[in-house]
Amino acid sequence: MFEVLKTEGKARRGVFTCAHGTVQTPVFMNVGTQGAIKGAVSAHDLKEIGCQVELSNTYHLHLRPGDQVVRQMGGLHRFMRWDGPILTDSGGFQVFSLSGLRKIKEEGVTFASHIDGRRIFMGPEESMQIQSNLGSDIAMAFDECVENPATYEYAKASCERTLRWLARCKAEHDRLNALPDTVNPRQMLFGINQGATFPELRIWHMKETAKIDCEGYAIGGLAVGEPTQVMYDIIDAVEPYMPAEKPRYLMGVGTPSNIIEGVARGVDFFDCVMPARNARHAKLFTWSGALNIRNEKYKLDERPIDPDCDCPVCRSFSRAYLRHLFAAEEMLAMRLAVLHNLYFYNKLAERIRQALDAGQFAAFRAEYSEKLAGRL
Ligand code: PRF
Ligand code: ZN
Repeated sequence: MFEVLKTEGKARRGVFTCAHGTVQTPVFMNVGTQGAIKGAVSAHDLKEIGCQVELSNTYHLHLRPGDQVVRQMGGLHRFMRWDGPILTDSGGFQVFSLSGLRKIKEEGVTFASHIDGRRIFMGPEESMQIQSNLGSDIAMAFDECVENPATYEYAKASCERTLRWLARCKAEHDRLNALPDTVNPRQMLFGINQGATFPELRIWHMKETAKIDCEGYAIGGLAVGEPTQVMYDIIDAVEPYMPAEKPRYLMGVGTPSNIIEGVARGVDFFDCVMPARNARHAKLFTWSGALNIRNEKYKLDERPIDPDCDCPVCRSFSRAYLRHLFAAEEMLAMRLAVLHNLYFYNKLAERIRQALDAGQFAAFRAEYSEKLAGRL
């Protein structure tokens, strides 16, 4: 269930409810691909960093430990000890970005596992079955994320197929939810818009996708190498055709300013590996821009990473200590850096919500879009 509480321009402040609780939107979802956040962060830590939704991947968990194992362990919530909302991505992106050889047909995709090269088939039905076994709250439709750049002909044929796949996802999802022993019978299905960088194709695909009744709709196929302005233009083109009463999710985006700009264009859900990935490379986000903690100038710096941050890391540790941990290649360096960066992203979403609540989002956007653009 989704309720829009307030709007400012196209930006929306909402509340989303699923089987494992209520989510305040706009929300940033924390990526734990294999049921763990990279950088040794557990479900317990997720609570501390203000995480509302955890995101895992169908593709990875199917390969290892296997979705049947997760099912037998009581589903992903119980397995990883996270009792909040979980969204699972369908595999429709990871199959294309991670696996080597792959063959796309109408039925689905045959690909080689990135772990042992084993040949695996995944189509809409398989993706729904795996996500049903995982018991996530939100299952994503099985789609093809087209590479950038794409020809119009390829993008058109691909998004027509993604649309046919959505109809099959919906039928299979309804069937699985109705089975007596389903892990999470209240699992929801989100459809995904594709169409590369062609506005007319995007709009046609979104209109057709909205005809299939889903509990939310995502924009996929962006942040795959196209210029930022092209991404914004596509969101602007598609948004009017996304059902206003349903949540909207911009997949795999992005930088802090991308998130602010996404909210300004009517998006409610975001996820990105950037905070965790940057943290592992010593790149830390602060409210006055990003910094690289390896820099010599932090050698004797007593201050926390960000004096304006009240995360568990900033409450205890100095920049000098963090810099030392990175230089000494201590595992703690990664963990502390990831905790801070994820806290920052969750806080960013919270500040966006506060700004919307106060009718101050335009001012917030003007102040931070520039500041957080951060060059590293
Ligand atoms: N499709 C799916 N997952 C995704 C994407 C997509 O297009 C993207 C694109 N940025 C990220 N994750 N299923
Ligand atoms: Zn911090």
